[in-house]
Amino acid sequence: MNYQHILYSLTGTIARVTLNRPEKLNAFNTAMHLELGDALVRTRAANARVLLLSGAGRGFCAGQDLDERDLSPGAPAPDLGHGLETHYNPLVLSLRSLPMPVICAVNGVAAGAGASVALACDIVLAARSASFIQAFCKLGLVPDAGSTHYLPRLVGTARAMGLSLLGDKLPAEQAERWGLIWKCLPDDELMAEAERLAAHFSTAPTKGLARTKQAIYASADNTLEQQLDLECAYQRDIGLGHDYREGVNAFKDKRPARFSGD
Ligand code: T3D
Repeated sequence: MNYQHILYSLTGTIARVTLNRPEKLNAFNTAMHLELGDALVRTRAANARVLLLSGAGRGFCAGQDLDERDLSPGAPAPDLGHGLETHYNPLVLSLRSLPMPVICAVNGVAAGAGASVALACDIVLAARSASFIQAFCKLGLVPDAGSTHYLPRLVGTARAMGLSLLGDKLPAEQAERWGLIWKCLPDDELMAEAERLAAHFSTAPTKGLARTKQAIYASADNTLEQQLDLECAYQRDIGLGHDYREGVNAFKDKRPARFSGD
């Protein structure tokens, strides 16, 4: 597939996707969804070890492209559930289940489903000038693409409620203070830090990290007993692999480990 709404590259084991509709702050249209879905399939098939997601221009993503919705008098009401089932929900689940760390570099405003997609990623960095807006309420909508799942878990019910019912802009620095994201950085340091992390993950024990992210995401809905069982199953599996053996041997040899990702 040729991409027109995203930029995609795979360099070594680092996959990079840049949402590329800057004139619309990278709002999602159907074509961009299809391209992004294809890029994630390629990333998984190529055995990449890290994915870096960002946006072109001054925004990260302004959510759904509202120009795709015709709500003029007499126009039929769209089936918004269809768009979620077809595009947003598979996208979120795909990001969450990718067997590698997914870094999101939020370079500017992340609004509506754009904020949801950013929060679906495993490590979220944001430029100081960036912000997060639960814009849904301004359209009379419910937060979607996972926002009602992530927000209360990340920042607690009171803040999730305030953000969602008011739709106020949350500056990146405050998002970091509230624990919504991993780190807020000066604008001119964002991509360098994102690339530094991508390089780090490209030689990391990928399978162990993939299991780690699965375990952490599962923990919110599991009892302690269930989580102990899950850790046990994952550890048993990981213990059979190359990278555990390499990690222990490297420690004993007092040398850097050479992880293969398995
Ligand atoms: O429909 C469904 O499928 C339901 C699912 C919905 C999921 C959602 O994501 S709902 C939420 C949709 N998004 C929004 O409501 C956000 C709308 N945008 C904004 O509120 C503002 O643009 C921002 C606060 C994000 C940024 O403001 P600002 O002042 O920095 O930029 P701007 O001037 O508003 O936007 C720049 C351009 O991008 C502008 O175009 P123009 O006038 O220069 O030709 C603007 O129209 C365009 N743009 C921004 N967001 C969208 C958009 N065009 C289409 N759709 C957008 N979402």
